[in-house]
Amino acid sequence: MRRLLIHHIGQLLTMRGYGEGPLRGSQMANPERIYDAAVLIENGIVRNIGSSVELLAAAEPGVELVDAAGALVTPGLVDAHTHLVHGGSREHELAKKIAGVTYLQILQEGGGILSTVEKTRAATADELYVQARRSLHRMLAFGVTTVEAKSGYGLDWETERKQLEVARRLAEEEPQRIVSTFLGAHAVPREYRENVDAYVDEVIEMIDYVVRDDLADFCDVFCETGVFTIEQSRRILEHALAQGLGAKIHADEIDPLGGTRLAAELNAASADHLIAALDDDLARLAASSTIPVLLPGTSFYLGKPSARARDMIDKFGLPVAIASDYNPGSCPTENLQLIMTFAGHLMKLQPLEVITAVTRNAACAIGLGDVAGVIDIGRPADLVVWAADNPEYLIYHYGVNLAHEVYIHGRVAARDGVVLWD
Ligand code: IZC
Ligand code: ZN
Repeated sequence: MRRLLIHHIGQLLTMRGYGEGPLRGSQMANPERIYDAAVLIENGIVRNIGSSVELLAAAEPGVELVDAAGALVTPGLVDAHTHLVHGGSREHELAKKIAGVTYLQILQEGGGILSTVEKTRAATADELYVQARRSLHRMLAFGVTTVEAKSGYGLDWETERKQLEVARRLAEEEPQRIVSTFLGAHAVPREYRENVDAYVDEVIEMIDYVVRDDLADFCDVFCETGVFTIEQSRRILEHALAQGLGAKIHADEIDPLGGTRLAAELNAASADHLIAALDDDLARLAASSTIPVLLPGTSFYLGKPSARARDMIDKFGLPVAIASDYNPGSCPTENLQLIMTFAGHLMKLQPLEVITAVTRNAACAIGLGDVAGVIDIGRPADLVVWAADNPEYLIYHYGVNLAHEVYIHGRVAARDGVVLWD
């Protein structure tokens, strides 16, 4: 048995308490915080949490001691919205974008997502694996121990399956926990431009294959002007739910089509983006079990306003989660710490709210509320020892990597930016 005692933790944010599920409204700024704490880990599982002095005094011979030297410790970060597996990149569109051509215009011209679709179709599974693995390791170095990964760059079964199989292989071979989402309804393929409903039929058929081959836990739709309508999104998600998948939706990002309302009505696992969501729809969301997943890095990269996170928390008591949206078009970064800084400065979340949003609430948004995002007895020891001694510092000192040691299942998976998992 391997026993490890991380002691002399300056501040330990366990994120425990308040019953089950995510932290809502004012709970988000008040997660459990223990000063001068220690965590005892046995065979990768948290066995005890308490005061550093007491746990050190009770330590049995043979326990490996790790001195956290007064550092802040949080649960491993959870990135609840990424487009991890894809071919190529899109820097060739940057000049256009900077000159003012919008995201949807680029997509309408056959670029954007459709450009990544071409590269993903052309790539071998091994090529996709190598590229995604590199991204996953970057995420790990930044403290991310659990990742949601969407397909959506195939728009045909052969390539969607290839992406989902790559995600499954990553889940088996890489240290992080990976949750897969089928996003066949990410864009309308060129072949179906004149007959979008026929493509929707195809997506519905693909859902059956996804379930048959157990390739994903969730189904997602990009519900947006020029992409999929509310009615088409509803058809797809209702079928997915009936087949046992969880529902997610890219909702009200650019235009307020009502995706937020649809998510609430379906009790989707999450509604993501919500920049243009209307008050009425946020109220409906608050009455549902759907978690708003906000993506401030995308707002930054598209030059858009941020989602109204303050209203969501203060007026509607919602359990806000924050994610990177890592993708080759609207948020090409694996650095969730940078996104946390955006959540603070652009969305006006307080540091403890931000940490809640990328740990417990993010885990709940991907159906892992009982495994990830919380440090508690009996759970896997996924945690980060920060090169910081308080939560404020994580939001304040930005654009650098402050993750000192990243533990997954009680093992150091990355230290000071270097991945140690082999
Ligand atoms: O590749 O552009 N928003 N989908 C919806 C994306 C961004 C990913 C992309
Ligand atoms: Zn997305």
